Amino acid sequence: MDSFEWLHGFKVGFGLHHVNFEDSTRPRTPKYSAHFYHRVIKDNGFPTPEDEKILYGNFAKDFIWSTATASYQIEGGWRADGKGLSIWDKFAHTPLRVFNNDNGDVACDSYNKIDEDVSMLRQLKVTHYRFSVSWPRVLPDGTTNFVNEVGLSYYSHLVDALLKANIQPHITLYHWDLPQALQDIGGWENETIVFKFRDYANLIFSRLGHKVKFWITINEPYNIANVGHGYGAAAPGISFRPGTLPYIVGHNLLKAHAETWHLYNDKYRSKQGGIISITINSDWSEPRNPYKQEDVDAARRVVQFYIGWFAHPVFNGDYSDMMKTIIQKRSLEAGLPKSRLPEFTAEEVKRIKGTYDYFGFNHYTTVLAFPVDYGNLQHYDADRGAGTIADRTWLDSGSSWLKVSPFGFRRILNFIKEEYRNPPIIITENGISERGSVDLNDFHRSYYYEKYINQVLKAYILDGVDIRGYTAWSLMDNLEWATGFSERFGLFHVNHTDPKRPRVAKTSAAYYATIITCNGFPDPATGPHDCLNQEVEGTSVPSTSLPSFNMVNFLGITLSSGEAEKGLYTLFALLIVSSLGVICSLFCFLKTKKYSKEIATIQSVLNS
Ligand code: PNW
Repeated sequence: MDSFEWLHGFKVGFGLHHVNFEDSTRPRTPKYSAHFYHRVIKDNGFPTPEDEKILYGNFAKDFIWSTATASYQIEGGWRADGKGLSIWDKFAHTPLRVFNNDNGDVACDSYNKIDEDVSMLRQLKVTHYRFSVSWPRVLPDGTTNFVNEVGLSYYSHLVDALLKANIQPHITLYHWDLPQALQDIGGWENETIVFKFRDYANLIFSRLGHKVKFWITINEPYNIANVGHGYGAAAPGISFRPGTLPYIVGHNLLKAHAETWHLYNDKYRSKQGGIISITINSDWSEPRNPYKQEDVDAARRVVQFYIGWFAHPVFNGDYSDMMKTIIQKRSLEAGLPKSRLPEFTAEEVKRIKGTYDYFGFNHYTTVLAFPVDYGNLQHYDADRGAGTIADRTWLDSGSSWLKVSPFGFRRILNFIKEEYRNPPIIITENGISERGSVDLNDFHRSYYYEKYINQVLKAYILDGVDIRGYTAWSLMDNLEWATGFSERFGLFHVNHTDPKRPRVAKTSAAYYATIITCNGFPDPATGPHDCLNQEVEGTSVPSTSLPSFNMVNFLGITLSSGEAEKGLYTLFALLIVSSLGVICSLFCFLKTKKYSKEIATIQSVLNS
């Protein structure tokens, strides 16, 4: 327990239990570490928790296996054949907005590489491919006044090439590249966008819908609203009304989605027979200290303000009571006449509720939440009233926000099942990045896919979550938005400094192909299984070699971070020893010369 810590008194506590020294009864409270240590003793060590054990089993026969990209991130051809400008063209051409001033002018040059892209997809053996249509490539000024046929034909060629390879296209209508012409009249803040988006969707359904059976209206409304219009870290890069604008934008995104769903439902469904939904992204959130009610409450708020912001209106009708109550209360307390969260009329609630054929879900990571009081700051973060951190034991990725935490995937899938009445779910994104020097042996990615997809299997088999499909982000390294080409999510590497933009398989491509071919994780006890050990052309490094993550370069040698740490301490120790040596020699020299006064001076300097 915390006790009298010598020179530090009661300020420093080493205890597994906290002791309140201000209370004469000296009450003891177990800290998180006490519970942890208790478990270590009980388990007599560290057995693999049930959570982390691999479950053997298969997905349904018709399970969707897919991988994804987005137009601005891969296409390039930013001015080709009459394409209009998007907000991302403008954002990326503004100095200092994107890391290294990277942009999507050429990106992976997919606009000119349909064959190469489809060839990668065939090698992965995916059943579906998720890509997005660039609105300004098809409608340069955002409206149907002028249709850019050449731009549109890129997508029909791509769709044809996919179908020929027996791969089903899964099209996202909006993956963040709004026509700049529409931004110039207010973009997602201007309500007229609702019908402009519906008109654009109408064109795409009418031209491609006879061949395309899987649709997503909008990708990640959370990021569009909050990152693009609150933090300003994505296009259009607005950050000066962070307490208001994200909610207005979110409101219009929901309406645009709903109108487009109804359009498809009323006009196209019976003829074309496809399915359409929205893709919502969210982290899972756990309390930082599960024994603290405030942390448990903060974790709930993080989830309700993240997935719930958009899923609640679409699946349950209207915003959650939690969001409505908190934002209204904080707005009124700040002297505003009404809530910063716009209201849906009863009619609108009815129109939006149920506008889904499946739950399109993007997921990457988990956070630990704790309460934060921001005073009366009018901001989404302050409304949410929570801070988040990651557990230090979770493995890193190339993205600061993404830590490897597979258990959270199963938990949030269960949350979707419970909260939204077990809708069919298609996971439309999941994946991991790396940064730094290129290493095609991306062991960390295979590891991530194994652990995360196995959690999906557990949710499906053990928990009865209705999961219909899984999509890996991403087919290839591409422009990772504001972090440019520095963060790489691809199953295939693309060299962005080579004008030919060559694609090379990483080791994880073969691993993903194996999971797909096996349709899950076959039990070795019932083996051997032919589906295991798929190969992908050009995979140059065997998957059995050392994991490449967590390795650092130390004095020109590649070491694990642990080894490098030891090396660093050794170096420090040597430095200290050698400087002591220098001081000693100096003393000896001075002593022999009988410089006692100088010795005293040096000693007093050293003492001070
Ligand atoms: C998604 N976060 O974005 C997008 O749909 C993709 O275009 C993107 O490349 C991919 O995930 C990887 O980032 C996200 O900070 C960006 O939590 C950031 C976050 C989540 C999703």
